Amino acid sequence: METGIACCARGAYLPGVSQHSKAPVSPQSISPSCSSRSLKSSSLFGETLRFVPRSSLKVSKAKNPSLVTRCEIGDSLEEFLTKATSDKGLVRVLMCMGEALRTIAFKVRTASCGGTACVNSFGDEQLAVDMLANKLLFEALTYSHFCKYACSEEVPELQDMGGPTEGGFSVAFDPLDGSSIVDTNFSVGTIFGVWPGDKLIGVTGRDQVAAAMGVYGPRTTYVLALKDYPGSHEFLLLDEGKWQHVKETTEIGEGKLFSPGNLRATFDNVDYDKLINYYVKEKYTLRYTGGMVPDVNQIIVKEKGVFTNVISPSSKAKLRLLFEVAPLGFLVEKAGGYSSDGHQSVLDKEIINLDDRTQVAYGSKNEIIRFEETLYGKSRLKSEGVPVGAAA
Ligand code: FDP
Repeated sequence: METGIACCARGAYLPGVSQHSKAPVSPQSISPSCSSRSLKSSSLFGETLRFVPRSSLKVSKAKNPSLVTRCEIGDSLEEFLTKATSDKGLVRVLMCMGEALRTIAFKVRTASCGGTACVNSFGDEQLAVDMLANKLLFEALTYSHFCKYACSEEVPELQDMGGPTEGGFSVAFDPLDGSSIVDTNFSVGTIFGVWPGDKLIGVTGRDQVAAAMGVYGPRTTYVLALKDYPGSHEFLLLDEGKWQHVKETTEIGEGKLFSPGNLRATFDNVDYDKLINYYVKEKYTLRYTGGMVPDVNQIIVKEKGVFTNVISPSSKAKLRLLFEVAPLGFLVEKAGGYSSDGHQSVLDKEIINLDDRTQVAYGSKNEIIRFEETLYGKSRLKSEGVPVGAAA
């Protein structure tokens, strides 16, 4: 079954616009319906920028053949989601989160930074930008009417959002990952994972029905993946406020690009030290910002590379399984990559406490084999063949 109009029917010129937000969206404008607004086409360079050559149009194959299989580059977020899943509640949650991400992107862009915090005005209150992001995301989830529980890194307790358990979802999010680098103008982001029903404890990352991140950099993007639809998908925020599908990633290849987190652990973790030395000896390109969202996003966008955040006796785990590691693991694995805590995929780790933390690596298959072999002498991903470990 195919719903909606396939974009290729409209030729290479990308679809007309369905939402308008010339001015930044105020928190109040996340309407209860989260509905699209109509719009004339954009000013200045808008039309030119929306032109995509025919050769870049792709057709994806969904696992479930009864689902629509014609999500294409150039689709709006709503077009993409309605083709990719028949679950209207999930579409609504992801659309409402898209509204919140768009507002957060503006608030981050216009935050004034000084001293210890970056602050933005919100109605009569002045709020630190990470707390404002937190508030906007809770609002968006309430307005979706399909969220049962939500829980954030800032408020690590389940909040009842009023949605149903049956047919509804529970969402865990990190509202503004990398908030300490907003002032330096590095890219930062929002991360969230969507689980079915009312459970965020006793579940694993593999139980997620969707995960996503908002990336607030020179470009604002919304990268998402759905359990029953292949690939991880990047949407670009256009100047008129519309999210447009610009990239699909289904494979992560091999390539010498590394992003080494928690390097201080190399002081008393000789195996991590060995791994880092391997990257240097092999002349890998270093690309690390200290913001987990851009550092992991580059693996999906460049379709290669490795991100590591390793612990040591004196440097404990910092990254949270529920709010950061599992949703990003879902995005990387749906993009065709791999994840590991050293022994298993991070998607197989049970969330026992909301605040569970773990070491992690994301990357291509050989990079994850190398990570596991160098740290623990063996890799579950290795059947036979040439060793790829730094210790080899
Ligand atoms: P931040 O504390 O700035 O929010 O998730 C936490 C995180 O950033 C990640 O984005 C980043 O990869 C990591 O911490 C960096 O940790 P260190 O500052 O300890 O190196």
